Amino acid sequence: MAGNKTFTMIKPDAVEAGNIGAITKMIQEAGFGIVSMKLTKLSKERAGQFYAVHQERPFYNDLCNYMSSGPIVAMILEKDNAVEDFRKLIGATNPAEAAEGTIRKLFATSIEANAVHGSDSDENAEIEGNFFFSSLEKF
Ligand code: YYY
Ligand code: MG
Repeated sequence: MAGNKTFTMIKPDAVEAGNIGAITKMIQEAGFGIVSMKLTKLSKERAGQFYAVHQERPFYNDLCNYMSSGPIVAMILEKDNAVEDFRKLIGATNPAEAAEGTIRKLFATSIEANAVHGSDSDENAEIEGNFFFSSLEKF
């Protein structure tokens, strides 16, 4: 059975552009509850740990520089079928391929600066939530 939690980040481009409010509103209007939320900044090393699965990919170094270039907003979200429904809400990785009305279509500026992260499995949602939030911050 699909889990009911996912993890997201509003990435540096979207924070810098003043889109925290608009993106959070879309997330809530799509039926996701906010379990945990914080504004923070990743060091390059911590960005590298978060995206370690991509460390052999050609875009990894640029991605780590970008993800540590400014503040991000981390959130744990709750909804039935959370992981799959959230991936639908954000749209394709490349905003040029993202469906109309998706967060990435509306707010992303490039495949790298693509506005938001969304976990790709229940297992990774748990790991990624724990990367940012202690048990005291999850309720
Ligand atoms: O899960 P998602 O964020 O949609 O894409 P991933 O394939 O996991 O890649 C993570 C992250 O890496 C993506 O959001 C932007 C960046 N990236 C990139 O800069 N260039 C690519 N060709 C592929 C991904
Ligand atoms: Mg991914």
